[in-house]
Amino acid sequence: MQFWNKELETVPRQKLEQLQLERLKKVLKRVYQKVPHYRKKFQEAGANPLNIKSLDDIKFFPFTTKEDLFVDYPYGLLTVSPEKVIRLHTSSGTTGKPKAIFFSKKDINNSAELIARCLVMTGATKGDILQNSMTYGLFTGAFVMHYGAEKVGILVIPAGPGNTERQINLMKDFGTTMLHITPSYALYVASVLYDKGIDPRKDLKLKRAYLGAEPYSEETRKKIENMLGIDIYNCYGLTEMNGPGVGFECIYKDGLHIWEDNFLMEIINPETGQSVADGEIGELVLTTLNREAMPLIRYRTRDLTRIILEPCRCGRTHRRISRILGRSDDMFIVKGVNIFPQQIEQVLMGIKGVAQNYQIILEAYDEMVIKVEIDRELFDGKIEKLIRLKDEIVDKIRSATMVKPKVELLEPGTLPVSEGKAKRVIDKRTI
Ligand code: ADP
Ligand code: K
Ligand code: ZN
Repeated sequence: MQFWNKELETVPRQKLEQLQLERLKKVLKRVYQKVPHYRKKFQEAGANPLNIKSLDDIKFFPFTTKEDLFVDYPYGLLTVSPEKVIRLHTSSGTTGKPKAIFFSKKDINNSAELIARCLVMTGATKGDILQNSMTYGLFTGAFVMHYGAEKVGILVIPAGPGNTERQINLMKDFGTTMLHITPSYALYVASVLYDKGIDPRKDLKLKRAYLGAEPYSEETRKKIENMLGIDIYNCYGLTEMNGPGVGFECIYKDGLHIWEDNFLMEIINPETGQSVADGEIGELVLTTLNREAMPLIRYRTRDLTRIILEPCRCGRTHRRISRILGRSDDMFIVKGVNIFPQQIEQVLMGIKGVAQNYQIILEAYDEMVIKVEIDRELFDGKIEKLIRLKDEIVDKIRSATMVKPKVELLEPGTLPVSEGKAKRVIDKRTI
């Protein structure tokens, strides 16, 4: 059994909880002193950081939601001066602006430490070669994994996603042993390998892959494992909490360990905000316990899961959560990218010629099809205007969401008229 930081990974529960409590007191005090928005919220809730006696007392403090990230945007939640931050990452929000998360030097190093724990927990070592097929850029996914793998001494190939031909050549030429990839793209790459007559078991050196950024089922894991002849580990994270590596599977592949010395986790009923009973399903709420630049208190992830109560056979004392079972809001994920239906609506409603009704259909391999009704007078037998309108919709949605959609223009009255809440998103994907 391999560990990156055995002492911390196997620390006895009681000691772990002591450490959590110390760190919790510190972080609550810190945001209270340094962040006007937190101070105001704490005061309104009558919650005083000095009164914290146990971990359970966290429940007296208010939640942080994604809306809070837009108060005093973008630097308002920093507990250090802006010149101490060295990295920005963003993730889509419901409105026009992205959520912005800042990292200090210490935060970058710490997020890499946590990934190092994760990778080593699955058997990765120096000498492994990681092809990082997540998107480099504003997303956290690729960078955080990249730095963590380098820390372990793994050779990183910063491939980024797409260009499947090149992905396969990289794997063949450089002897890639591990992939970091979304499940939808992994399925696609596996199918292309088959079409090309490449036998991954004989022609490649792949041993394992880390799949995350979007939900997938146990069946999908097994399917890709069988197609590629490798072990697949579930990797969960969100930009607001560093990105990947918040939850990660060990070799037993039975739930995702959360590094509890860094994150205080709660599971709440998303409607009432109250804690659920031990082991029950609810929304994951996280407090950063070890973050310098931008700590977040009781952040509502909107991800639904449950805590696995039994200790893990691997000996790590940090508890596990189940695979993410769904979301408590209407965000959906395409190619690992988070999209809110409101983002699409905002784009469509700003385009001249677009009528009221539209539908978003998610097809196999993460194709996003947008069916949209347009003004009747545009159907006048001239095709140029329609082509221009379609291109405009494709471009604007792509720049708002980072995903290129297929667009179908329809006459008014074609789509079903909804009574009550419109069903805007139809998910036909099998994963
Ligand atoms: P990431 O790049 O880690 O996906 P984002 O901030 O773009 O970060 O997206 C975070 C959201 O993606 C999570 O709140 C969750 O809904 C989803 N997600 C990430 N990893 C997984 C996973 N392994 N299983 C299910 N959903 C996931
Ligand atoms: K995501
Ligand atoms: Zn384990």
